[in-house]
Amino acid sequence: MKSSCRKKDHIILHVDMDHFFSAVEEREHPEFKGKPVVLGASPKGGKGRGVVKTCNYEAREFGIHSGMPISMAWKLCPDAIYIQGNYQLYKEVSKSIMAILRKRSDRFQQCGLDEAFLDVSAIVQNFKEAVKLAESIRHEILWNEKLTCSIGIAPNKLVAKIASDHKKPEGLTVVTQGSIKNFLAPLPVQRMIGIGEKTATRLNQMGVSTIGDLASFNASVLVERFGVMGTRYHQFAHGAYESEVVGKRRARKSLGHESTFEIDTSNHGFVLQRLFKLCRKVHERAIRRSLLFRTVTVKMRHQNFRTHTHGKTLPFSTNRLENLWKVVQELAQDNLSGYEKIRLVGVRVSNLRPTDGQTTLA
Ligand code: TTP
Ligand code: MG
Repeated sequence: MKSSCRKKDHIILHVDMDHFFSAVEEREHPEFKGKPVVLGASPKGGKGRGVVKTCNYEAREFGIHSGMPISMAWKLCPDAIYIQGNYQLYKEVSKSIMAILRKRSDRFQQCGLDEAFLDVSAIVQNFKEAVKLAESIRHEILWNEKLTCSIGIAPNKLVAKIASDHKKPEGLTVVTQGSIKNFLAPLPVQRMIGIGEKTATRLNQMGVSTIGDLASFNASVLVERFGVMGTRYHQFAHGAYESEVVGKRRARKSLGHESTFEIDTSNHGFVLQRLFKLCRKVHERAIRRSLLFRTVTVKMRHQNFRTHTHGKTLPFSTNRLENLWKVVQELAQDNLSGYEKIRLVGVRVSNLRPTDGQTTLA
């Protein structure tokens, strides 16, 4: 086939650092090398609360993973090295890595601290050249930062991201247009971007366990069950994804903070005090980012892990702490009337828009 007649495929790289925070810790502490390292809340001899943020691959062999309660990680591997983390350092390292990536393509999009997309369609002729470029990027990051990453190469962002996660750590996975279907089909549905544990369970109950099952599932039934997301899941399962690599950060949809109590509490004053602290944090971030908000949501997790979220949309946009605090108190009252002790509280604001130079409204 003469390729000159065909429109050239996009070639997108997705770079994702391997066990980023714990890898930085290993670099700073060579004595950790080869040992399981768990980064997150303090384990406090198995009584710690809060969760694992990440862990190295040695710790993953014990079944530990991010999001797991730290007490469970301790049960699985009490001898691991537990670290609470140095976020300032991770931010600095992230900056250096992103500087390396940014100079490889002007079509560059950072996502979080440890991952980025690069559209290299204009820089390389084909996937073979893209592989050489990816290897050179990996080499440069390793040489300069002594850290490893995994890279996915594909015709769009969705597949590139799934590919970078395919053979971690130090993976390099290439999925050409013609191999998307075979690549995606055997993967479990939770590997699809946007499908979390809850949706995966619902899909499994419908007999859909792989992305291939999802691709061949009746699209209208998916819409019935999942609304507009049903259509997306179906398109994604076919590897179809339109979004381009954009240099600008995607607009933030919400800002929030949460906090787990050291001991479950039924002391309402104490809960309100913690909520006020969270309001201050959220408010500071809104001001720093020049954002106004309209919707306020309070989350409360009870000792039995039942979680309630209550939201309220104001008739106006604001960035005033007193407005936020007033709504948070109102929303919190409903949950504080029960008898169950509280384990975690959270405050989130959404319906955001830029201040356009205004400092406060309403
Ligand atoms: P990830 O890229 O999701 O994870 P990772 O780099 O630790 O591991 P992997 O090799 O599988 O890519 O997240 C990047 C960093 O973000 C991670 O090192 C720690 C932080 N993080 C959190 O703080 N909380 C979280 O829930 C997750 C998932 C990550
Ligand atoms: Mg990572």
